[in-house]
Amino acid sequence: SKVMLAPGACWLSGFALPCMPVLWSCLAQHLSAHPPRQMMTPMGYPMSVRTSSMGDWGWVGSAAGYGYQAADPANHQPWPAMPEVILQLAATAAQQAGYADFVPDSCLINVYAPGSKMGLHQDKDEQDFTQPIVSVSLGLPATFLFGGARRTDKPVKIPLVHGDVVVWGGASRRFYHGVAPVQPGQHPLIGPQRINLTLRKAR
Ligand code: MD5
Ligand code: FE
Repeated sequence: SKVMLAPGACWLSGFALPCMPVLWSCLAQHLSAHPPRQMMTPMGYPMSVRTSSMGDWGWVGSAAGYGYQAADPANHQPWPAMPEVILQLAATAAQQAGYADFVPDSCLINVYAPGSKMGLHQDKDEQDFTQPIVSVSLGLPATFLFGGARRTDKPVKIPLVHGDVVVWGGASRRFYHGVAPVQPGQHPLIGPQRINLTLRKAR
């Protein structure tokens, strides 16, 4: 089903379920070859989430700040290309939300172990804010915190589950958002973790 959370923010429940077997086989293989790591905040603290990337641009956090890099700082190699299943999923989800021809050049893979969270922030390291962001949830459920244009806007709690896709476009593209600490559990396919794919046009 399709639920508008705000102008431009479109929640597609279960949209990724049909491609999940293929998607998880691609991701599991990627994560074993490119293990997710804790990036650093500019304040020098490790993030609680572990991340890896695919595509032309990988999102990297360090003491120098946040941004996109063409090479993995761990091995100085380009990130692997995004598999067709991910490009197709991003394009069809964006189309459902009214964005034709969405071609992401960055897939950030956020891995949340139980207890991991993401503080309230805005995504602002990209160049073109008219491009939406497509996010895909796998594994354990999470309480997504959907804020507003101001940091002080009280977030609405969105219960995201395995297979949910959200397209963040329009005004919501720049809204504050975060993820509450993931509760312990076991997912039958994904195991004891939540994974989120954040598909963006970075450049
Ligand atoms: C996650 N990741 O669940 C989220 C999914 C990140 C991040 O936030 O920066 O890696 S993307 C959620 C998102 C993106 C842009 C706008 C809005 C939400 N929003 O308006 O709420 O790991
Ligand atoms: Fe974000």
